[in-house]
Amino acid sequence: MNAAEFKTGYVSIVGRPNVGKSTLLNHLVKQKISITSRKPQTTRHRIHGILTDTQSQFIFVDTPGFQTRYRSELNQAMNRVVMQTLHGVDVIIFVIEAGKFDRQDEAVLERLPTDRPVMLVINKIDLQADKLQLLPFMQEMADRFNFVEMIPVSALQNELLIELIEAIRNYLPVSPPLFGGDDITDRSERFLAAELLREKIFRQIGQEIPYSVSVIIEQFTVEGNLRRIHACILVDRPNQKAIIIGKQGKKMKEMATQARKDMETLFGGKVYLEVWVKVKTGWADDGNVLKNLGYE
Ligand code: GDP
Ligand code: K
Ligand code: MG
Repeated sequence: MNAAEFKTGYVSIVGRPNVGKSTLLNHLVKQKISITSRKPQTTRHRIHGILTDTQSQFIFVDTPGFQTRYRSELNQAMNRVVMQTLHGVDVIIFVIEAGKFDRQDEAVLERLPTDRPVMLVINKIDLQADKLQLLPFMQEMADRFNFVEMIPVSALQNELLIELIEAIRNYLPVSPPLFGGDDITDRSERFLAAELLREKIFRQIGQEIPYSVSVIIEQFTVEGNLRRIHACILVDRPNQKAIIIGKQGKKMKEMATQARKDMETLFGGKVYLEVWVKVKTGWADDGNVLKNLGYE
């Protein structure tokens, strides 16, 4: 491999909520760096996932979906994040679910810049009992739109991801790598720790509450191979605090244990995690809190 032929580029992953964008990112870089759940709007930040092989460096950018449900400052900040990431990327990966293309998908597609190559990724093909049904669906998409490539995959089961990577490689510009060969993300361990805990709340607490929750890391210290982490879960109202803590603290203990295990896997060392819950009414519209959470 001639160094002058090494390719590096930014690849943005977009699509409506729940099509599997964050799952795809995690499976492409083979580490859980972007949290996932069955709930829409799980992803709140732009996250880079980096994959480096002998010929190329792929810098994948996971994004929140476009937020239309509530017009809070948080949601508007998230929409700005999505728009900003689309300009300046080398390829856009537009993700949909196999056999489905609805108005929400179309609304995302309409917002994409027209001067970038857009690749269609048809995800969740593992859910299609009859794979032959994919062919007329792909034909319909090809007739209606002008994608540079169309690739069916299953992010969850790692099906056809190698084919996807090879297709993307063709669109990366010749450039030396921008990150170290071992880097998997641009995000700090502190950020990732907060996200892993927030994921448990999204997965285990019903209905609307996860949207009223944020996680702030108040202390993060490293002693050899041990990380001591103090996390604070911010909620909007006192009754939400009670639900998160659960009977005799059971729910919270369960979530903290799972988050700690994920952190230990990702960081490759022991984690001592302490968690508490604080009520802060109106945090999603509070500029100071949003700044603390990393929004400009
Ligand atoms: P995002 O909102 O687009 O980031 O979607 P997520 O990555 O959070 O995934 C939403 C849900 O779809 C989660 O429950 C995932 O486990 C599930 N999911 C993602 N990819 C696949 C897939 O290839 N097959 C199946 N069956 N489920 C998937
Ligand atoms: K989701
Ligand atoms: Mg996501």
